Amino acid sequence: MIEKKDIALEKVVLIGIITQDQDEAQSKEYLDELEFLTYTAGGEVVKRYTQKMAMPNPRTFIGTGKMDDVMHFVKDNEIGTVIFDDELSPAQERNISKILNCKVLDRTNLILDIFAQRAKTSYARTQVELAQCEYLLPRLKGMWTHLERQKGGIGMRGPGETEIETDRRIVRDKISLLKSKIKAIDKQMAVQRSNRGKMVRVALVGYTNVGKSTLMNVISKSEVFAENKLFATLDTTVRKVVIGNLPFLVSDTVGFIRKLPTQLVESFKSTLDEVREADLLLHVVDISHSNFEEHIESVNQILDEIDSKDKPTIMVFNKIDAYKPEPFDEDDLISQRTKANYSIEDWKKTWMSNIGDNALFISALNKENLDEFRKRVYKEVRQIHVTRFPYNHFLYPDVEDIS
Ligand SMILES: Nc1nc2c(ncn2[C@@H]2O[C@H](COP(=O)(O)OP(=O)(O)OP(=O)(O)O)[C@@H](O)[C@H]2O)c(=O)[nH]1
Ligand SMILES: [Mg+2]
Repeated sequence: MIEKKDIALEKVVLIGIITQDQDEAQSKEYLDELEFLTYTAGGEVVKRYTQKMAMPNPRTFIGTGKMDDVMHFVKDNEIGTVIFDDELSPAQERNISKILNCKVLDRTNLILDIFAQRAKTSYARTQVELAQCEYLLPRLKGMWTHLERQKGGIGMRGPGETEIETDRRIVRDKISLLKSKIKAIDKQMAVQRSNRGKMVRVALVGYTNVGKSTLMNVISKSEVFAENKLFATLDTTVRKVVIGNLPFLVSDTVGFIRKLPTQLVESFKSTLDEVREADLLLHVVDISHSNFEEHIESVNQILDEIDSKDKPTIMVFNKIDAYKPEPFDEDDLISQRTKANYSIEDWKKTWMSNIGDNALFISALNKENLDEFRKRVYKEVRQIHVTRFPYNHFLYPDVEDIS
């Protein structure tokens, strides 16, 4: 059902609005991320449009004048796809498609598409398909019928055209079928998990592309697929890791993103069981990303959604090798020093000082500070471990004595 094939680079235009409570820098960050998502899906961004608006236009999202500009650009440059940074209502999507006469996608659509491309196992595919169906259901009526040529590529992978045209009931039936399929696999996985006994479970969590899989690979000598694209990982991998002869389990799972479609969080609930049932979270952060603080917020929000916000957590600030503060001229008495000028030492004095030794600074790629990382994780895991196996206490030396 899910089509996944590499496509030639499609020409794409991005559209975002700048609301009152956002500055331009922030809106640029959002569009940068949307561009990265587009690139991951196989598209090439040729132009971005932004408009300052307090509220999106209920009919066309952006203003009609702006829409006119976009329409001309699309026509003149043979643009195949226009992607909006926010979720469009089914009516907006229809209206805009009519005006632009090309594929119109929103952020949710794009993320679902990337997930569809990347889903490898039948479990991941079933979950993505469920999310796609849930997304499609309210949008079935008249969708894409105005397009003379049916194009493949971004946003078109998924339940096929025939299904879109037929009764919603079929999609509803499909949804319940997929749900029962997921339930069956869930049962199997729950059994697998219970077979692992009382071993301490540690979950790597974090925004997408922060280096979770890379870290997993260096600590467990496994080979989880890692690359510089978003959502490289969709399934959960669990590995046994041993530090100073103390064994425990580490899981690496799907990364989070700002405004992760609710349909996806819903359908990926079972993949996220590994996080929900973990004893300790390692929240990995890409400190070299200029928006890392907001990333942390998004991750915390999703952790909250899956009832995992209050678990013991170690913050792992990764990619310190790539962290480059903007130089600040101390003699410049006019400009204000901003966060962009902070060194990592400066950062440690900010809110980060409140998390104390629960903050680690590493480079998974260059294997920097991994000793400190191992020791810190060992200490935490051991603390949990001895509450479960009190008679084992003597087996595991203090952190200072491990090699
Ligand atoms: N410079 C630098 N790059 C890193 C570091 N750790 C990981 N990367 C790179 O960051 C990119 C993403 O790494 P992954 O390990 O795939 O990230 P992830 O968090 O698993 O991402 P998803 O599975 O897509 O959510 C890859 O290109 C890595 O090589 C690091 O410490 N420094
Ligand atoms: Mg990964």
